[in-house]
Amino acid sequence: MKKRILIIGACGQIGTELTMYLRQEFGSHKVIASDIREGEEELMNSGPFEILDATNYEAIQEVVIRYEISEVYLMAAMLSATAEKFPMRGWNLNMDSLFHVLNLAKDKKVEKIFWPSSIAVFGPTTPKNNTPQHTIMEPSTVYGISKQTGERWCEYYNKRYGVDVRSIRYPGLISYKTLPGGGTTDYAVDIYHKALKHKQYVSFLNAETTLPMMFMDDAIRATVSIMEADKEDIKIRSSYNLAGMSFDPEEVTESIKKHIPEFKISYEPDFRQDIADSWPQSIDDSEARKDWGWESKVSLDEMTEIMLTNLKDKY
Ligand code: AKB
Repeated sequence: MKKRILIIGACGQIGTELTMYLRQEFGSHKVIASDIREGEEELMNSGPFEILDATNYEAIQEVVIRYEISEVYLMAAMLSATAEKFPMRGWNLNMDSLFHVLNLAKDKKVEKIFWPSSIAVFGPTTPKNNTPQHTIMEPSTVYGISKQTGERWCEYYNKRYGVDVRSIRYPGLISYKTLPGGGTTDYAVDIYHKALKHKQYVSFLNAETTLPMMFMDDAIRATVSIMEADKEDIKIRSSYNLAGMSFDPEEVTESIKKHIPEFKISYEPDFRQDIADSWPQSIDDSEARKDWGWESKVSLDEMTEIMLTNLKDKY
């Protein structure tokens, strides 16, 4: 089978950058972007695009057959904060879409799948610092429950049917090209926009909420590296821990102040505080390093500089 990639959920925060990266890497015509609605102009103009509902098996199968797809990146999901508001919608979207691609792979219609998991698989009883790959996992959010269940199914489909599914547990992702939507870590993107626009930010998480985070370039590199790694090197078929950096709202504020000294933050924690408090503060990603050579590159201060430089013309 020739390499032909389908990205489901291509217009979201990760999907947009992943699509552009894969098109540059493998050629535009080999990377089919799809989403429930159209995305940014740059993405729409850069290669083939299909309107596709991730919960519609027949529609996905039709696109897979028409384009002779060999690999699927399933990036459509409802994130933690939104899924708390719409539990059944979150569960249905996150689980149905995963089963659809797993079943396509089981029936040999595609060769390889990427499915993102999240630090949300961990819960309040998980060790918070340097959280190990294998540890207590009792997620307390709808999103976390769907991701943990998804991990179990990925491993099952691999062991039982030989499905080549690869996954990483993303931390909070920070990028300047596309806004995130509905996550608990979204503050770490919004803060840069507000710093430039208003020189102040009201945080929905308190000052000491340390969470694992990562700059988008690192996340894209990790995603493509695990997909391009030799099959034998992917020893974990649930999902790999992945670490970039860890910081709290106070620390990102200090980093921004090096460029915008008058920037001020204040705190009004809301329901997302409980979600954040149930997640780890830092992650042990030694298995990913050992198995497929993962290494993060971008630090908090480097990321701040990149974010502010790239967003400044917007405001
Ligand atoms: C969220 O905040 O829901 C996501 C995640 C950590 O998976 N960014």
